[in-house]
Amino acid sequence: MSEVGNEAEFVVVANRLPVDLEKLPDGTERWKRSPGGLVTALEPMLRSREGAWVGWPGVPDADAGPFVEDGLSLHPVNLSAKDVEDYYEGFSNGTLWPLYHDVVAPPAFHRHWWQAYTRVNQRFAEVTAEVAAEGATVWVQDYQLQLLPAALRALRPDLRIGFFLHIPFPPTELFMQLPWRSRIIEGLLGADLVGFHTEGGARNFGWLATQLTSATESGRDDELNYHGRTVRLGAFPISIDSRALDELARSPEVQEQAKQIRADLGDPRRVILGVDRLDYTKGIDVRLRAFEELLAEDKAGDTVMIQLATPSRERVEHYQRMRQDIEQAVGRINGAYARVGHPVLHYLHQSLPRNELAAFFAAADVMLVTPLRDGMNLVAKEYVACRTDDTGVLVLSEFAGAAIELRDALLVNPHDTDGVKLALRTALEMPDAEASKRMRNLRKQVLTHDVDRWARTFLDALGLPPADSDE
Ligand code: GDG
Repeated sequence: MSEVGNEAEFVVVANRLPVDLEKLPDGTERWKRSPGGLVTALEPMLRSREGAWVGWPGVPDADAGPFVEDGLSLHPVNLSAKDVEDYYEGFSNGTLWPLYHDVVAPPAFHRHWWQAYTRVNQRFAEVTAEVAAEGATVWVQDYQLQLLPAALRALRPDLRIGFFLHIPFPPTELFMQLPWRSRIIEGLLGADLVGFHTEGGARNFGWLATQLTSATESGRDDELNYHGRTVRLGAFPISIDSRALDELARSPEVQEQAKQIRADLGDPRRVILGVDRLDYTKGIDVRLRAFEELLAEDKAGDTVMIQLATPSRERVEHYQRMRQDIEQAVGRINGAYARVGHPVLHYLHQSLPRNELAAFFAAADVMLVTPLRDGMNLVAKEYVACRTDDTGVLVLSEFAGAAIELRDALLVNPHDTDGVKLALRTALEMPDAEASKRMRNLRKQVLTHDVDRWARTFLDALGLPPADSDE
């Protein structure tokens, strides 16, 4: 570890640091890298600008100071167990997450959760204010930190502040349920640029800002006037490190592993795959229902389905209930349609290493992505990046942000079970030539619009010029 300076020209602020603090059984602690698309995309810019990352280390009651890990300057915001319960599991994941995802589950509104949210956002602002150099650029990430732009501007009016929301911004009728709706909008208006995945999100926000605050339209669609400043709004659809994933999927190890997966399944004619964080927004139940009905009607043919569900938010109540429902459905489906030694549905509640995940994508003929609502959905793009031979069919919910770009998927309304069933059947029986044509178009889109382009487009709009050494 080396010394950390407090003069960063470029600061990323996210709920989580790109490393997790792990407590080992012998009582010692170590930092473990948690690789994600965001850190991959931002790393070059952080390095070339002496950048810093501010975030929570992922465990409650840590007592971590700033440190440098693998050349990145990291500034932990330590949260108590109560903070985690009320700010993170409570307001972020029990109020905002369901409210912003079409109230698929009922959001809970608790004043003590809100108080924790304001308190923790203020703490993040204070740490960031200490880390950023005069006139620095700060990029704030996601729904856990919507009050941070205004809190930070109050402390440091010299900073250039961008905010990006990774989940949908809800329709105004739903947002209006939130008792603290004006405060959230005012928090976001502290930024110079507020980014969303879709134009629809930007529009919803712009309209609400003019209704709930003193913000006024500037005459341009993508701008508001607020407190004598200009706040820009825009759509910046996020993506993946497409080239790296394409390369990984081409590697002999991954190709070999993909063959092995199919062999382990008994070499069925078709393999269907679902990959999600185990979350009620992802519509895992929707696709299980469609598959079950096809089996019941004897229309699935020689097909095996795999559902990978990464454990997620296991202390939040809605998640516990949903997990039970899904596991019951898996048992019911195999109970009715499996033969000894040959399940029709394989369910893994595990987190897999990246290369193994790539092998699953490479092994699957049909990918089912059926969220009831999703900001973007990176899994859909990852599947496409792994189809290096232009085969495979993507079935994609219209309510995922990705549907705007991935027009050659089979688009479905996840609320329409017959529609999902029909799309699944069409995918299972699609002639090779049509599947290849669609996949070629999808790959063109995903390979030319990667996460690096996303980050650059956002930072260009924020007015951060590229540094010579960004490449
Ligand atoms: C939020 C928004 C938006 C999953 N299982 C494993 C694993 N994963 C990886 C996937 C993918 C990521 O997790 C999930 O990303 P998604 O985009 O699908 O969904 P959220 O987690 O809900 O993300 C979403 C995103 O933010 C970015 O803005 O697209 O709409 O909800 O990368 O591959 N990775 C590994 N093992 C697993 O078992 N290694």
